[in-house]
Amino acid sequence: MGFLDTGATFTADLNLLVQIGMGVALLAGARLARLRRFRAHGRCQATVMLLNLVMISLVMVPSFRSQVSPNLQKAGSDLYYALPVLHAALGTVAELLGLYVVLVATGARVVPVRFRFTNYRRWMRTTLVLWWVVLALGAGLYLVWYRGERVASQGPGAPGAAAVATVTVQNFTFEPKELTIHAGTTVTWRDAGGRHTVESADGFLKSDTLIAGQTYQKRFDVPGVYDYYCGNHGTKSGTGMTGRVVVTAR
Ligand SMILES: [Cu+2]
Repeated sequence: MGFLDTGATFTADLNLLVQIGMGVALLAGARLARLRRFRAHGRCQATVMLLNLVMISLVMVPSFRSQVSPNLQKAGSDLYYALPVLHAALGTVAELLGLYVVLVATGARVVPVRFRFTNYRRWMRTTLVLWWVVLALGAGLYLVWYRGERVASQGPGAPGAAAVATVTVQNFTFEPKELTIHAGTTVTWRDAGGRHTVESADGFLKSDTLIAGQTYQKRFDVPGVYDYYCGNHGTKSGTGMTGRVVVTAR
C-alpha cells in the first residue's frame, strides 16, 4: 500500500510525487535560464530527463505492460485505458524531445549538425509545455486508477458478531484463492490494485468493476461451493483469474 491516502501502491505514489517534483524542477530550471545561469540550468534539466528515464523503465513501462497492454482494444471506449495510452504516447514524445534538446544544447557530437536547432527558446518552451501536459494527464490517470479510498483490513469479528473474512483482489489473483468459511459469514473482496470484478456464473456474485481500494461484500448463508471469477481476467469455465468460497454448516 502507498503512503498517500488512496488505493495506490507505494511505487505509484512515489512516482506521482517524483513526477510533480520533476515538473517543478523544470520550471525552476527555466527560471535559471532566464537569470542567464546556463550551467545550472543545463544540469537541472538534464538531471530531470535522466531521472525520468529511470521512473519510466522501473514504474511506468511495467505498469503499462501488465495493466494496459492486454486491454488495448478497450482504449477507444474506456477512459481507464484511453488515459494511459494517451499519456504514454505524449510522454514518450516529451521525453525524447527533452533528451534531444539536452543533447543539442550541450553540443553533443551524436547530433549531426543539420539536426541542430539554434532557436533554443522555442524548442525548450515547447518541450516544457508538453511536459506539463503529460504531467497533468499522468495526475489524472492516477486519480482515475486509484481514487478509491483505502480500506482498513478487517480482523476477525468480535465474539457473537457476524463472522467476516477478506479476500484480496490483485493483479491477477484472488488471495486466498480458496476460502473456507462458516455459513453466515460476510466476505469482503478488497481490490489492492488493478481493475477487477467478482462474479459467479449463476449471478449470485456480481460486483461492479472495482478499482484499487474499493470493496465488494456478500454474505453466505447457504453451505456449498461457490466458484467465482474476474470478468476482466478470468472466465466462467474456471480459467484465468478465479476463486472459490467453500461454505460449511455452522
Ligand atoms: Cu481481474
